[in-house]
Amino acid sequence: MSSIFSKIIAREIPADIVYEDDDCLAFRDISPKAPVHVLVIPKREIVSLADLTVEDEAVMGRCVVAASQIAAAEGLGGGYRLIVNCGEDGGQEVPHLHFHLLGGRKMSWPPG
Ligand code: DGP
Repeated sequence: MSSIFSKIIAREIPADIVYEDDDCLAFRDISPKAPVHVLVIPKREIVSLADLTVEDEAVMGRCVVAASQIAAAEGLGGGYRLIVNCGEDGGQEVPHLHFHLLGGRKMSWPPG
């Protein structure tokens, strides 16, 4: 299922891209929930965490390492949060797996 994120990958709609490699793309969230709010996505069209297979292990690892590198580049030395919303109950709206990298403020727990 293609989503708005496929259009961002294809450069059909603009985004503030902060990182790219062969497997992953990262760009600033259009509706930021923290001073730093970056979405890290696999370029492969994977709908959600529930759709992952063993073939996705390397790509998922790359995205998580990229998130760590982006956090450092964004100056989040005090900490940050990396979140994946999965499915309707998880609050996922865009059907293309994405990590939310949130930082620049103190996070509360538990999330809503
Ligand atoms: P989620 O609820 O986990 O599916 O989060 C989807 C996020 O995607 C939400 O924080 C807003 C963001 N978003 C949706 N459409 C766009 C877009 O066109 N551009 C950018 N940069 N972010 C988007």
